[in-house]
Amino acid sequence: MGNLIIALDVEDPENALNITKSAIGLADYVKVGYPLILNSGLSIVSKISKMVPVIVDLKIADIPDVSFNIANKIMSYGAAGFIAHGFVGKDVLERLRVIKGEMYVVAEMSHPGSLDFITPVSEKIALMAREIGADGLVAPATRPERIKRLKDISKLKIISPGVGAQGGSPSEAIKWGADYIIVGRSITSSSNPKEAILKLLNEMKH
Ligand code: OMP
Repeated sequence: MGNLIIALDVEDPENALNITKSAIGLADYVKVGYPLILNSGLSIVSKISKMVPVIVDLKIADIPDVSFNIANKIMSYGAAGFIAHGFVGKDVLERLRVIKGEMYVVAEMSHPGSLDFITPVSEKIALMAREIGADGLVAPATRPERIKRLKDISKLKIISPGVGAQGGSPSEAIKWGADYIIVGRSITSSSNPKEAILKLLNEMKH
């Protein structure tokens, strides 16, 4: 489809469902995280999944058993996949890999603070994610050259946030190897989300 994942970081379930409706046939996934789940519970994942596949982003980062239980719960609501942090280590990722569904590992983050702790070890995280058989990595569109590096060493699919509100360019992210871009506020804050989606899809090509 369009290589687009919409980050549905809104609190109101009606708003979330309306944005999802306008994404049908245009976005490959909708990413649902804390803002919506804390307001509506995990049942919102089932509702949205009936329209567009959902990746649940609770950035799981706990000991193996607790991480496993969190991911298992997420998947029982019909999600297509989940996101886990990589910095917690191999035992956590191995335990999570047992769960059926797409597993994405955060290798490097898009915000400036990523440089403090995560970016210096992101290549090690990427290699570990490959070793345990993750489906893909999260890598930053704000540093598009890092997308290429992390993809080259891991050979994994890259999903990439940081486009628009955080300053990254959709076309650059794709040029540097992103398989999907993750976009939140440029779509969710628009008065016409469908138009914003179409504009983004167009920008990705140039
Ligand atoms: P916008 O900046 O509004 O487009 O939203 C970006 C989305 O991507 C949010 O849902 C963030 O939680 C998520 N994200 C990042 O922004 N940076 C990262 O490094 C990782 C993620 C993520 O894992 O999705």
